[in-house]
Amino acid sequence: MNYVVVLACLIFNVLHSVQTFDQNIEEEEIRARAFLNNLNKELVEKSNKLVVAEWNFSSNVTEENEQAKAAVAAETAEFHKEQAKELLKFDNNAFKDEDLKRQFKLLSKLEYAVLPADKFKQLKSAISSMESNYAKVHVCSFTNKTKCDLQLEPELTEILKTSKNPEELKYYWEQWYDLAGTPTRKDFDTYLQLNKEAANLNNFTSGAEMWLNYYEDETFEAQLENIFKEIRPLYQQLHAYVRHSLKKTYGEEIVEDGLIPMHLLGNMWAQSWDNIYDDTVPYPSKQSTDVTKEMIAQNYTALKMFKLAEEFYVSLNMSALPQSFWEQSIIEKPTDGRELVCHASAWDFYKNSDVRIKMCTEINGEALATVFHEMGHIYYFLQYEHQPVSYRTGANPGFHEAIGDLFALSASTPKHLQKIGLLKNYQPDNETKINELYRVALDKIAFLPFAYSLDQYRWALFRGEVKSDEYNCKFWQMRETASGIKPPVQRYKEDFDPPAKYHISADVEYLRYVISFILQFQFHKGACTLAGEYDPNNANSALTDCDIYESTKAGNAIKEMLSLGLSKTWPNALEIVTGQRTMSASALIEYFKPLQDWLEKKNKETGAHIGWKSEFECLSKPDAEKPNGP
Ligand code: X8Z
Ligand code: ZN
Repeated sequence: MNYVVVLACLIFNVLHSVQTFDQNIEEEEIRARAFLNNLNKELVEKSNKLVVAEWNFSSNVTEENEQAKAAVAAETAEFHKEQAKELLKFDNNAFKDEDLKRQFKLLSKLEYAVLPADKFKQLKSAISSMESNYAKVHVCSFTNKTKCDLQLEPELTEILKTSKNPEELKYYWEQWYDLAGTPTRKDFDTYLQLNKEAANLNNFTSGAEMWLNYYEDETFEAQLENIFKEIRPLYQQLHAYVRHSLKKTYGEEIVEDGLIPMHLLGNMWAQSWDNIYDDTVPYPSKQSTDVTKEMIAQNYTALKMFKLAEEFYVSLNMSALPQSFWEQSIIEKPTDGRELVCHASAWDFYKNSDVRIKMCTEINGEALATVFHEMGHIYYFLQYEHQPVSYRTGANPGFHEAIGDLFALSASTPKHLQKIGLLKNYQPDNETKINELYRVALDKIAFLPFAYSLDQYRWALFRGEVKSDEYNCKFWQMRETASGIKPPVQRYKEDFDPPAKYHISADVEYLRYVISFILQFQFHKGACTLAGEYDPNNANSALTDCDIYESTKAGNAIKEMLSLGLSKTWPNALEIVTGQRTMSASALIEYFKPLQDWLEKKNKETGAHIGWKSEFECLSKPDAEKPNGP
């Protein structure tokens, strides 16, 4: 009898304490919710203030604006640190509410704010100084050395795109890398040192792990390796075809089994090769879909390009952009002489639907694609603006980069260009299809190894795997292995070229573009299926013929995906448009399959060599070339 009473008491006590525990957690969760609501209101204000200061600096790079930005950044970092301490007072691991847990986890990530105030300031100042240097580079003209006002945008970009004079191209390439890269070396060392300290204080081994953490998947690096193995054969075929074809234009400059000198690829970083389309097009006698000529003939302006992109988004059941967007954006390079960061960007001010683009828009097809790209960021901002601040970002950084490109994949089809009058009397056949696919491949396939090597390089530096005097050698070695390209002139240990790419000077993670260039094809296939523009079960249906314009069904799925922001992990977002929960290159491979078959056949016929021989050497500058040399 006694035993029964004791047992009953025991059970009662256990149940009671479980209940009290549950009650405590519930109460703790209610307190936590209230805390978050308040914090979110404050975060909206703080984020807005920071973005305003950053915008002021980027749109007018002065010492004063840099100081103002630094002050707000320091203040914001302190605020984050204090709030993180408050968050620690909650027992968030015991929370049952998964959403609450997620917000707590995200808000506790301090990134650079984790550093002591003086080091935070030092790190931010090193980055701003690299960014200012990048924005302010002026180069003297090749033909008139007393005219020294040439900038990356528009002059150097235009010359790299159009000139066929190897000496001129070489000259501008060298000027740019000498001025945008090497002078930042000291700041870059500070950056590396403090980035490492911040990563460690955040419990990451290095900045590489801190960046990879955005993707919330332990196996992400390994998945990417596999995807690159899948894409490699297509890249090699494209590389072989381009190198062989460029011989027609440049003769001796090109060696059949060698590296492609990168200044001949139409872009300062050889990241996308679409500007050599005319010189290498598979079927030159067939009409081209290059829209630049037509845009000029039709008196396109920057505003008209932006309105055209907006109209495409609106056709997919999205809203017209707020008036403030048109009033506050900078869509043309200012002519008042101020220095600014021309690299195109989209901005979320966190308040009152204030979203803006800053872009020194030129009137051509490439810029039109960039306008679509930036608009993707803007519509993402607007779709998730109802979310708490910690969720107001992409499902992962690659998602944010992919949306605009997804729209551009449809908008740049001959089918769509005809609809909007940018392509006339087009007669599609198998040859024009190959031409078209080739144009897209020059942009998208050439890009992938470039982008991947950029962050593999930074990971290696962050992880301390490269000796300080080999930073530059390692960069070119990795670019060579990944892309089969080389600088037009010998580069040395004493040069420092990586920051000549904007995202390296500005500390912008680049893997996002790799992920974007894979995901956008996966999204395209999903959206095209929803739009009824593509049938995955019909072998005659092609992803290249799809234009999702005016499809409410595709538009609504995309909107739903965007509206999640970071509130759910990215497989949940991916599933909405694609029905899949894993990242896959199969849509990309399917998209380019007809071109890959064509390239394989063509390269066999012409005997174009596949692959490249290494020419890499890590050299010190001969004394005569050193600034203080004899
Ligand atoms: O930086 C950009 C955008 C702004 S997020 C213009 N892109 C990368 C680059 O220019 O290097 C778009 C594609 C790659
Ligand atoms: Zn972008």
